[in-house]
Amino acid sequence: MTAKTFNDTFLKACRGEATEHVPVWYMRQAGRYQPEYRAIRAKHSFFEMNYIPEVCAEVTRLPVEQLGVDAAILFADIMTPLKPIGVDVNIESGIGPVIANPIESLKDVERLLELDPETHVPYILESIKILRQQLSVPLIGFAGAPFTLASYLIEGGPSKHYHKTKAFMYTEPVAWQALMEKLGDMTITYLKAQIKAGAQAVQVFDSWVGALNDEDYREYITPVMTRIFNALKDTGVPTIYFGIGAGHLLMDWNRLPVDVVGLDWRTSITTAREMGVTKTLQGNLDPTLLLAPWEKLEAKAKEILDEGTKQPGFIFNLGHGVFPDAKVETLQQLTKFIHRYKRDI
Ligand code: 1CP
Repeated sequence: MTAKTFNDTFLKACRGEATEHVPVWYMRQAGRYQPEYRAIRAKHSFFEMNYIPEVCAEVTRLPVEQLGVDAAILFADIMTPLKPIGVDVNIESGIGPVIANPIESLKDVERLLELDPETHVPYILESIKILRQQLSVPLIGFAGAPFTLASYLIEGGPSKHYHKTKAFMYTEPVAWQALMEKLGDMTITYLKAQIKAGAQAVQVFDSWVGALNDEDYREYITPVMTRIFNALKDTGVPTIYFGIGAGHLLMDWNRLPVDVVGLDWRTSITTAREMGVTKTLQGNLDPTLLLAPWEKLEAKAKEILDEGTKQPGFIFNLGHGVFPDAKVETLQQLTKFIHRYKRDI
């Protein structure tokens, strides 16, 4: 294989540096919208795709080759490290993670094992090593944040209101604290192992933490998130924090020792800046616009680019993951548009 020049635009932007073009990658850029993904998935369960490093690497590379994005994200799930530490989880088609043994008490929290990446997720580390040899764009490692992981562990699967999770947080403070500590430790250990294996940036997905108000966020979540990002500081690898419907938490996020904040589409970049957010931003096209007429999609993408590039170091992304009914061609066209964009000053 001839080595292509390494495209480090994404890493520069993460560090808040000016870039020649705006880097872009898409959450869930590997997934059911790709015919090639569906063909591979038809042959394997979700976790099997994780366990076979060649398959994991192939699925990770697919959107990089197909769309021309500026970063790859390791193909795995936020549930991947939970399975080997004692959680009976499966990823069911059209549903997501389903857990057979949800957490109900301190005893259940205590039975979770401590993650040992070399023995529990060697296939993840191997996939990262393979990918680093193959990719000419940076590889993003990732993990779920404690609240979002806890929501699946307590609800037993996807949820709308996180009712059981919040009830557990309010009524079982000792067990909740123990759970946050365990999941915090796991996240640190897992991300450090991914970085050691070669991940060049890491994103922490706190998709559902917007279900909390700002006061509860500060009391129950800020300590563990501060600990996680502080622990990653000395790796020198950029960190990204993302959540959905979390506009009311942005100033709390701005105070965390994280490098990049990921916005969903509900809060515009201008609004975030007016609120006082100073971090490098990533986002924030509504993924539903991928299903809209091109003119509408292009106009919104341009608006995001105009707002995002007012400060050096902006990363274009969606405000949440690609839906299965999006078209590969739309994402190809969007990527080209972003790469060609030049700010009119
Ligand atoms: O390209 C990539 O982004 C692929 C890697 C990836 C990532 C980063 C997958 C594969 N999942 C994730 C993160 C993830 N998983 C999050 C955080 C981001 C987000 O909010 O979307 C969450 C909440 C999950 C949990 C999960 N796993 C869901 C959501 C369920 C819910 O509560 O609504 C689903 C549907 C899954 C399964 C899954 N994970 C990944 C894929 C491609 C799929 C589809 C499953 C399939 O093929 O059966």
